[in-house]
Amino acid sequence: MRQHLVDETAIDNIVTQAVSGTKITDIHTHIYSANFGPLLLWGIDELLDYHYLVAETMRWSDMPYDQFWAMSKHEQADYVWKTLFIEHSPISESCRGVLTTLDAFGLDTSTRNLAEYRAFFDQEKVGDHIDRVFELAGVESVVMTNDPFDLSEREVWESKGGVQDPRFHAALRLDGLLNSWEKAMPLLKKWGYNVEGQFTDQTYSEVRRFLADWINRMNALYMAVSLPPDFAFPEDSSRGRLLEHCVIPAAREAGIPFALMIGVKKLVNLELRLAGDSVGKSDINVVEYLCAEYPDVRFMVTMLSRENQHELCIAARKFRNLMVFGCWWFLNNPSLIEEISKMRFELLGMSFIPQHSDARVLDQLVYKWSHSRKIIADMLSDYYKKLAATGWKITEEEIRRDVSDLFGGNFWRFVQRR
Ligand code: HDL
Ligand code: ZN
Repeated sequence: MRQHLVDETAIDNIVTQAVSGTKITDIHTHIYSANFGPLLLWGIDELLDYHYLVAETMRWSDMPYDQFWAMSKHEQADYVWKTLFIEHSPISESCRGVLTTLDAFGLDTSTRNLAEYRAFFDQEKVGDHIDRVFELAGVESVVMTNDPFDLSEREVWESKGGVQDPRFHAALRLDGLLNSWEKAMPLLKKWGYNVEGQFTDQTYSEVRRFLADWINRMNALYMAVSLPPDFAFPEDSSRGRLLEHCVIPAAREAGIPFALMIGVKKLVNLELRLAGDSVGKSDINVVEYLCAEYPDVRFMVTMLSRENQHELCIAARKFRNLMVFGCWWFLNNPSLIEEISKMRFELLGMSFIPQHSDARVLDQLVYKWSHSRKIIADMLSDYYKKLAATGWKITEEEIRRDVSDLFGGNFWRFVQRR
């Protein structure tokens, strides 16, 4: 095949085309295919009621939290819009994201007319809207966050045939099992798993059966859990025992990775509900221990604290069964995406997964990927120009290959589905 050598002047165009034209696999989201019904959030009120914006709104407000939560979604959205967009300039990443999305749908943000925007979403049909969002965002696949302990989600898997859209893949989320065993144990018993109060071989075996059942039912690409900053392993705790005797063997048995999302300090402000979680620096030694102790198990890891990012890159240099992914949650802002991604490119080359959206509202795919694509494209151009400055002749095919790896290829190979 003819190699298209590119020189420095052409690099920006080739990278821009490759980054904007490569369809993305979004490896961690909280959105659902249409057949999950109300679990799929979409539209302007859901965009404005996103918990990131609620936290930012309440900073300006002396409204009692209960009074805010007592309002309808529509009233909450009105209050968020007034507070963050009209009374103050919407420059935060979450605010600007709403405007990027509205603009991408062809709506005129200069009118600031919320009724106009609502009218657009009101006339959308969910199936068409999913197609429109995936097209606009340049996303071809998303991985959901699927919780067998969420009773409304269980019902879709058990009696409505589960996911019906090939663009949506499942990840088996285990917070309910690992972080609250005392609640999970009686539920497992109720669901027919013969677990006991104490941790016996029988209990371990039945939990492994539960995991295998759900991995198979969901055709889960990986298992995942979010963990506190003080996460320790090995540890003589419910979580430590379940990880060692159940989750890690199940990952090995099913041949799928286990994703650790480390550093969430849950509900530092209970009144903010979903918006009430914070962040803490975690112990990289745990990540290194897991990767060293279980070389035949693959671990995907993202850490919530900025202070953990460099040591996570170094850990990834030591362990090929460790895949670093995303600029998660409080790190998903341009300034930090740039800092963290540069660190990763310079320490890991192309061997990581730069981003996931974490979208909770379908429409967020549009802005989260638009904002990240711009940052990643600028960075890649700069690195290819640095290569060209050494006399290295990069080709267009190689640039497209690299972008394809970053936007999905690395993930699909790590989950061994391609
Ligand atoms: O645990 C997680 O998957 C986090 O992403 C939380 O859902 C968090 O609330 C969030 O939405 N972050 O973006
Ligand atoms: Zn998430």
